[in-house]
Formats: sequence, C-alpha cells, structure tokens
Amino acid sequence: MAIERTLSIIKPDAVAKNVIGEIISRFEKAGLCIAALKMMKLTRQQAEAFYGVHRDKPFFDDLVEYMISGPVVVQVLEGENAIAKNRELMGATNPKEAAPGTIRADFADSIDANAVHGSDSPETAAQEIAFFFKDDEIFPRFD
Ligand code: IDP
Repeated sequence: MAIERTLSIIKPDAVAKNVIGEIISRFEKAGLCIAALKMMKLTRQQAEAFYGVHRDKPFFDDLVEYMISGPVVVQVLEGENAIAKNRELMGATNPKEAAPGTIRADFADSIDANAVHGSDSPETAAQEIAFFFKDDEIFPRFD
C-alpha cells in the first residue's frame, strides 16, 4: 500500500466544541501522521474558492457562512492509504448516516456543521494541500 497525503480540516463546530485533540488523536491512533498543521480563520474568498466545486449547489451560501464562522484547523495527514483511511474515520457526510464510532457520528451537529473535511481522491488531495500549504511547510513522516 502506498504512502499518501490528504488534506483534513477540523471545521468551526468541532473547534468550538474543544475536540481538536480528540479528533487528531483518532488520526494518530489509526496510523496517520500529522505532516503539516495550522489554525486559521478562512476569508470568504478562501472558503468560496475551496468549495468552488459546490458553487451551484443550494447549500453553497450556507456552507461558506459556516466555514468562515470561526477558526478551523487545517492539516496534512500522511500514511498508508491516507485518503480512504481518513474518509473512513470521518464517516458519512450526513452525521445521521455516519457509522457509529466515526468522527462525524460522535462530534458533528448536522449535515452543514459536520466537524471535518477530508480530500476524496489523490487529485483533490494534491490540489487542496497546495491550496493551504507551501512545500516547505510540509514535513514528510515516512521517509
Ligand atoms: P464531504 O465533506 O463528505 O466530502 P461533500 O459532498 O464534498 O461532502 O460536501 C462538502 C460539504 O458541504 C459537506 O461536508 C457539508 O458540510 C456540505 N454539504 C454537503 N451536502 C450538503 C447538503 O445537502 N446540505 C447542506 N450541506 C451540505
């Protein structure tokens, strides 16, 4: 299995609930390493660009408002099969459908405020990582 990188965001609702550490701990316990990390408040422009693929969806405006409503923690996770592993740990987009024990089942409030983001493919992972981090801000953990 190849070592991959993926972008994870701990969203404003989870930061407000003070569960940053609990969420990061789940990544580490599952064998994923933190290769980069920062806390930041997204600008409207950043949130609109990051979720640009959803621009035409009815939930786009609410999603942008929510993503700029408070600070987020943005991380690069590195490890074997990191993209799928992170999606598995996150659970389904709608916390009502998320499997028990997943991050969204345990910490998300609703389909809008759903605690975490994770890249869904190698292509989006590369784009999303470059959106937030310069190369020299990422520290390989598996070299
Ligand atoms: P994902 O975060 O599980 O990859 P996406 O379909 O990429 O899900 O959607 C991005 C984000 O947009 C979701 O995490 C959620 O916050 C929001 N979202 C998706 N679908 C809906 C919806 O039907 N209503 C409200 N918000 C939604």
